Amino acid sequence: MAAPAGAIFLCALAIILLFPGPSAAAGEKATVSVRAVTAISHTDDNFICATLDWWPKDKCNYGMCPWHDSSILNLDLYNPILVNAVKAFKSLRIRLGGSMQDQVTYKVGKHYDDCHNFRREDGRLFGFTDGCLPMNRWDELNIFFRRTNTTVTFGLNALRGRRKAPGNGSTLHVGGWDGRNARDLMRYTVGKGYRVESWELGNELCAGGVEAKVKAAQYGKDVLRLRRIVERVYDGTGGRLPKVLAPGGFYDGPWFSEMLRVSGPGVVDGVTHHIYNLGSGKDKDLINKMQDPFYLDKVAQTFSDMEATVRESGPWSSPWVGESGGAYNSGGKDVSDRFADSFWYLDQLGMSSVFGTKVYCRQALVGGNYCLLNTTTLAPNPDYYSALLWDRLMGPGVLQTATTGGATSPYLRSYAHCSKQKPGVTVLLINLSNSTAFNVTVAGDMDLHPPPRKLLEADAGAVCGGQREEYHLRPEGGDIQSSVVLLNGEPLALGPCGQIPELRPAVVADGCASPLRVEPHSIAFVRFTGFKAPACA
Ligand SMILES: *[C@@H]1O[C@H](CO)[C@@H](O)[C@H](O)[C@H]1NC(C)=O
Ligand SMILES: *[C@@H]1O[C@H](CO)[C@@H](O)[C@H](O)[C@H]1NC(C)=O
Ligand SMILES: *[C@@H]1O[C@H](CO)[C@@H](O)[C@H](O)[C@H]1NC(C)=O
Ligand SMILES: *[C@@H]1O[C@H](CO)[C@@H](O)[C@H](O)[C@H]1NC(C)=O
Ligand SMILES: *[C@@H]1O[C@H](CO)[C@@H](O)[C@H](O)[C@H]1NC(C)=O
Ligand SMILES: CC(=O)N[C@H]1CO[C@H](CO)[C@@H](O)[C@@H]1O
Repeated sequence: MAAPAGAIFLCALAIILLFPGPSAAAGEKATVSVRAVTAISHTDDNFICATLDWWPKDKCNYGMCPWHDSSILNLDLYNPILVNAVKAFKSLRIRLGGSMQDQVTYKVGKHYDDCHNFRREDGRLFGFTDGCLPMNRWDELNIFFRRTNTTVTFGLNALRGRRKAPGNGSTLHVGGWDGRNARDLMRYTVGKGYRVESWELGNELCAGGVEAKVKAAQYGKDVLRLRRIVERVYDGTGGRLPKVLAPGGFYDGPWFSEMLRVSGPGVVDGVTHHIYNLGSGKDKDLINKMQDPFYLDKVAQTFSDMEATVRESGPWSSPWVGESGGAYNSGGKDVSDRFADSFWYLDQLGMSSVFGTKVYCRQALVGGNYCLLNTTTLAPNPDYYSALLWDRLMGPGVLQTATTGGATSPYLRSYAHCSKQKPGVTVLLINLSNSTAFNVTVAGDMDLHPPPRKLLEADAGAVCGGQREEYHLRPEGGDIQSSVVLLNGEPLALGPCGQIPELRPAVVADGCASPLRVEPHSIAFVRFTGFKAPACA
């Protein structure tokens, strides 16, 4: 499609969101412009990540015990649905970790006294005794990882060797980390040729901690110790050194800065923080928070602060979301595993990318109410498909978008990335509104400083041309608490042998000719094949 000569404004991409049904006429106009000249950040190739946790089946919240057999220690790794679900990603990142990780002993080497299963015991951290990872289970896990081409992040026990500080009710743990058991696990891992992409130290021990905490200066020394162990154990193995991650806890500027300062340049590769910004899993208001743009926006400050801390105190490193489940304490029943959950989840994937996040780990792949795969049946929940679509469509290059329009435009969320391994740009649009339609124009904004005006004119036609590949997600029956998600009107369901369905787009041959329809309370990924963003070249 050639634009008329001298055209200053692009025909660009016109997306009209048509509101079907009686309120169809009442659409609001909004413009989403995609700044196409430069990328604002880049994610890791394996941005999408999901966690496996250690929780035993007698981990309970609010009178429910939603973990069943989903633990790292007992999940059925040969379940065909699980295998297919992980394989559907070319290389899903899985982080093994969670609250119990700082109580796990690895049954290898000489540097442990005792290795027994987790047992309930009042007065212990999280109400459980120490647990044990036997090497035959580690072997099974690694067979699964190899079969599914998983990218593995392993969270190490960071409380080992420390003792509780004296004092009434103090959760402070003092003394240096004893890394010998971790080193023995690492040696075993290297000896077997298992691939661990990153080793993470500790879970939620930073700043105020949850049930235990460690001071930043001590933690900095311990991460440095971990780095040295990794360097020694992997010395002479050829391949790339695994990354070192820390601290795997809630963001606290001064604590994070101090840890980075003490550990020193080049030691921490990824600064991992956890997010549970929707509050408790039993909150009756949970489903409303997920759709409230003002609520969803609040976490932007955390991403922004985190980015600044890493830039100022550890520019050799980058921010990762090491764990995020929306609502804490296992998520919300009949909410965190339903369509509505994708509103905040996809919004946060988009938002965190904008603020330089390299990796985003969703709690949990299996387990709890916030599972991507149903904890008992392993059938994918709506968020699984959201994650898979993101993984297939959204490349590492992140483009800034800006929405302008009426007073309700905050309800229209928009994110854009260079398309993954394909030409063009993919835009993610989330309509949080149950009552307002938006007639949206998406424009390729090439008019930014430095203003490559010539480029703009040269590319003007191309942006508008090409195909549009649309993936519309809606809940079955229009009920956002449905556990069935429709892709372009068809329910996504497993095949007869547990196969993950193909995710086929609706193709519009001419990206400019016909309007794009997106319904209220829906989500759309749209790849513009002919959008020639200089940032994506
Ligand atoms: C939005 O689009 C619909 C359908 O094309 C149209 O009827 C309506 O007038 C539009 N609304 C605005 C504000 O332009
Ligand atoms: C396996 O994962 C790696 C990245 O971790 C990727 O480069 C490779 O293409 C994947 N292999 C397959 C067969 O998908
Ligand atoms: C410890 O804390 C409890 C409750 O806060 C208090 O009743 C008790 O006196 C404290 N004991 C000491 C030795 O400080
Ligand atoms: C898992 O599936 C069962 C059976 O369909 C359902 O009752 C349960 O609510 C689901 N649980 C989660 C956490 O997805
Ligand atoms: C839209 O959402 C509001 C607030 O959640 C609710 O009160 C209202 O009934 C909903 N409207 C429709 C048409 O579902
Ligand atoms: C202005 C507007 O459309 N508001 C609605 C958007 O959708 C949310 C969630 O359904 C409602 O709570 C708002 O009233």
